[in-house]
Amino acid sequence: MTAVDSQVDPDLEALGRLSDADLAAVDAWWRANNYLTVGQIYLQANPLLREPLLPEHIKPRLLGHWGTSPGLSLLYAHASRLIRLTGQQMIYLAGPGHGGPALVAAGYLEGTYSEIYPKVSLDEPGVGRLFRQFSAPGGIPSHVSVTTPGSIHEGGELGYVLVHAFGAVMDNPDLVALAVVGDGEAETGPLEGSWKGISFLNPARDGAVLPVLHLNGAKIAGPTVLARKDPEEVRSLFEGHGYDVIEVEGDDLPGMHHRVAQALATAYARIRAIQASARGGDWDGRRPRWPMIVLRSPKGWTGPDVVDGIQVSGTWRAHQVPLSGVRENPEHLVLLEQWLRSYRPDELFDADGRLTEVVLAANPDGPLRMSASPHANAGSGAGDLDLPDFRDYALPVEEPATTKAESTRQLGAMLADVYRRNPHDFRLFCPDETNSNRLGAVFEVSDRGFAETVLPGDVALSRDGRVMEVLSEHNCHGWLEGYTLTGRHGMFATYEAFAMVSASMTIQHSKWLQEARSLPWRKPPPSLNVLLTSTAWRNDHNGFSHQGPGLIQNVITQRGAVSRVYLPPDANCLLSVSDHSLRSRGYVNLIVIDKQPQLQWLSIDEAVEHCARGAGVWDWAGNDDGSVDPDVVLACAGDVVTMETVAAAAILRERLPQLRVRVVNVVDLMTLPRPKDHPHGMGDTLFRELFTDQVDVVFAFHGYPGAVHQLVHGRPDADRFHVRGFVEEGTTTTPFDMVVRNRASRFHLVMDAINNARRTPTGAADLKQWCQEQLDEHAAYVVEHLEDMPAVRDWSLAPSRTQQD
Ligand SMILES: Cc1ncc(C[n+]2csc(CCOP(=O)(O)OP(=O)(O)O)c2C)c(N)n1
Repeated sequence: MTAVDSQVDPDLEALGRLSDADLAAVDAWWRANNYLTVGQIYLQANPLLREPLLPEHIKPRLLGHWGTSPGLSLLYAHASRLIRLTGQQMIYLAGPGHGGPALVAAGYLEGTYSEIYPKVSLDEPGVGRLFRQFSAPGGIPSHVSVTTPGSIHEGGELGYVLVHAFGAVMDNPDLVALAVVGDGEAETGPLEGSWKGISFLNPARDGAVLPVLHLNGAKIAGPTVLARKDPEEVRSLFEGHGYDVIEVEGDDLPGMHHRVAQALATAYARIRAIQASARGGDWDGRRPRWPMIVLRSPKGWTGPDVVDGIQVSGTWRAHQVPLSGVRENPEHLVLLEQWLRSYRPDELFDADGRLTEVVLAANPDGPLRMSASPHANAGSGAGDLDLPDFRDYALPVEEPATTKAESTRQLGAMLADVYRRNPHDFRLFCPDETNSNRLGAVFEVSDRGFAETVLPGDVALSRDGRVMEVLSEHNCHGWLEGYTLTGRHGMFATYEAFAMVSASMTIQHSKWLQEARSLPWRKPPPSLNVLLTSTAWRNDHNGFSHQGPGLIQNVITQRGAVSRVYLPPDANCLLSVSDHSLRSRGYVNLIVIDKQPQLQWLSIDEAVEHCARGAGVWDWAGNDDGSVDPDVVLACAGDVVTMETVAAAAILRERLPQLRVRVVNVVDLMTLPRPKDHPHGMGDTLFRELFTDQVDVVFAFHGYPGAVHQLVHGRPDADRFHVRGFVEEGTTTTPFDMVVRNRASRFHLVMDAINNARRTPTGAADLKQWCQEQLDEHAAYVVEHLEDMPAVRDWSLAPSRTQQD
């Protein structure tokens, strides 16, 4: 216990005492929510039971999840009361997002739903529409999806509710995020790993997360681990995570209303006490013991108890649709009608189907309604970032490929200034690799944020830090999602191979952004920027486990409206695409570039132009003047393979000058698809200008070759693209051996070029032979000398150009 835990404001604790009026309002609101939830799952007509229920009033397909819903709505009702009495800004995140009907009903009861979707009006026809649209073609999904006002968390793929909540409250001091964790969800790896969010929260500067572990006992088809554990073990588990555990249990009414009100009031009072202490300056700096609630209530509470002689309520059988045969089975129909009428709809809706005063009395006002919270619609923070001019961090590049630099260092310098200019609106999230990724300049401005013990020898680590380093890709990704969906900006920098740990989150977030685009009321949130800087090709020291460019594959399969993939070949291109990404909204921007010293190709002006086009001919690297089609096109996307391509072109220029070679570099991967397949897709004319429509293209690609084949599908004669890329050949070896093993080395590219060129000038066979000799020499050299041949290791363009000139 820290000192702050004992300083609970007695007035706030008094919140826990429900007056008769409060009880009536909360209970009516909860009954109304349950009624609307059941109605959404079952009814297509007769929404307010103004006539006896008939089979034709029942939907033909019964889709939805009842079991979790009454618990979700009970918490919502009581949180709303707390908001009304305190003015606290809160958002609600339902981990079991399959309880969608309860959250949709909450938005409806708060009036937000009808404000956004006027057709779903606050009267009987509106209730009818609310019911018909749910889980229906042309309607809304069954989860707490993007269409649900007040949601930043879909809860479809379980496990992310706490990471989203923690991200939402970072730099958001006035916000409390109520995060309901399903006990099944609590079994997932990401959720299990996300309790540690409090170890990174600063009560003076950040808001608070109030986790509620909803132990309703069951998942889809069986019991949950935590529900069957000795309650003492459960308590110890969460105390061990650093929480102050408040337990509520029961199914008696109104007893549970009183206990839930008390639990929420106690938790809230503790949050306020922690914050008051930290903000008032008398905080001892130790990580507070934040409250959490363990709620034990039956799954499917208030629903049918026994169906066909089998216990349903309180078991996994209540998970989805407790009465499944309502249309055909008269007994089920009777049970459904009894169930709906048990909520006493006549007290909840007037003759016109409008909500009665007692229900409305439970709602907070205006933007304090959780379904109308601006925080849940990208409304926290200052808006757009105040960005420095990225040109200020440019590297001078007089001539291509003559100097080497660690490109990400330039980005680090820029991000340091982004931190300086946006002290509350920008964070970098990284699993422990900020320095390793050469982004360490940010530590000149901000430490790593850390709320646990800081020792004298620790470097750049403090409770005030805002660089977020936790060795969990799930936490990093999810925090950034929560941070951006509430309106702030950031970047997730990680090892390329381990971006696959959170790849599913990238996909889920893309889906969210995609769906949000069709909702005019949703403000586009800042983009999710993912930077992969320790890439497959240069993880030669770490070996095969660290060599995997799979995330590109995942992102390109998402819809073009949201997916962006950039492969800047050097520092100046990296600055340009990063600036673009940080300014953008509503996208997933994947930026891939290695952190090791690498050749620099373009001046900043050239880089800006190149990145704006997304792809272009590098005249200086090839020997075709554009007047006629070249004999072969050497294309590349990705830093390491760009070097191999330019080196291959240099070999061809020098050793087979009669062969006309064009070099094309692609920085924006999504220029490759047709415009009808992706908004960045280049038009036919430009595509022909770069790749012709018949000359073979040897394409050296950073990722898996199949990606390029997928992207150029439908382009003229797409079969002429011969793609070299990562083909799962790797190990701990030298950098050049990596490209050799994957058959993407300069020597392989030269041979590919000759094999696929339209003409075979004299000397081609000798050159192929020479390439093979180089590869043989390399194979012997690396084993003997344990490093690459000097001619490769120290290769730069200038000597070959000089020779040629
Ligand atoms: C990652 C993931 N795995 C599996 C599922 C399928 N699924 C949907 S609901 C559910 C059970 C959830 O149980 P719990 O979190 O306890 O929620 P509640 O009991 O409150 O419905 C499962 C396994 C899923 N949605 N996400």
